[in-house]
Amino acid sequence: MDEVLIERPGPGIVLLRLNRPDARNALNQEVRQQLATHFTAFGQDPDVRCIVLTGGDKFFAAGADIRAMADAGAIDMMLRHTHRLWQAIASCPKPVIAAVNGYAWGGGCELAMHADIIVAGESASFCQPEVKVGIMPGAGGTQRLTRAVGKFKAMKMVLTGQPVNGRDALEMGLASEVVADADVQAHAVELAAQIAALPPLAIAQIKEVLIAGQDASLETALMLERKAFQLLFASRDQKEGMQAFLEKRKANFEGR
Ligand code: CO8
Repeated sequence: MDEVLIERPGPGIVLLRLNRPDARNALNQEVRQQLATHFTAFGQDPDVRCIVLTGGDKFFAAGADIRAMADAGAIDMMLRHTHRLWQAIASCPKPVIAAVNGYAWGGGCELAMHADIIVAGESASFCQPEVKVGIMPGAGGTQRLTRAVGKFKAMKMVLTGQPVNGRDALEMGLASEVVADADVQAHAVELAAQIAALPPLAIAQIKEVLIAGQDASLETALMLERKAFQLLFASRDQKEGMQAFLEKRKANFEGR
């Protein structure tokens, strides 16, 4: 059975749906492998402009699969090279929107944090509960979370394993938007449609610079921004976008 389903809710949009409902979408190696394969393929597909990642209406993902880890040793964990699979998601050049309903716990919260935009349902639940099963976050839960919400809120989450709901996640900077539970997926697809209609070269440069700049000095990050900004003036879409504005018509972006 496919553990990650592929849907096409609109032009230029791919929706990836985690599909292990019996295990609350827990992330086993098969799910991670399928995610890595899809993110790599769609990341290179010029017809794909934006990717929506969801677990469905009830739960996003309840973490790494505990059954698949319970008896593992340190070397087993090392030899799984799981970070390579996460890296395939992190390095996807296309914008990724996580549509989060229900549990985004442990590796599920870390998966959501690999996205560029998080749309959360009001009763979504974000949590890093690893400490309760004797481990700690291993796919960005101590690092991406801290960069998103700051040390003190991150520490509280990872040291206590307490969940936060969608509204709290928004307030603390762990979500981009919170909407009614029933509207999460539709809203994420609507945002994806907006992004898919924009010039892909500019979108790709924005994503790359924003992420690379987060961990660079301000001076270096501003230089990266400046260079990418200048580079976009070599694109036809820049000419088209500005000409269309001046001629008061809709731009036709081609990704060149
Ligand atoms: N792993 C494996 N199975 C799971 C998981 C999980 N994380 N979560 C749920 N399931 C399974 C249950 O075992 C159960 O299976 P079964 O029906 O066969 O008994 C089924 O899903 C339904 O679960 P519940 O009955 O518990 O469902 P509830 O709706 O009552 O509760 C919860 C949902 C609250 C999400 C609950 O299932 C839970 O607490 N799950 C575990 C959450 C957790 O601790 N997650 C963190 C795991 S550790 C982690 O994520 C480390 C990430 C490191 C990434 C780097 C990897 C190298």
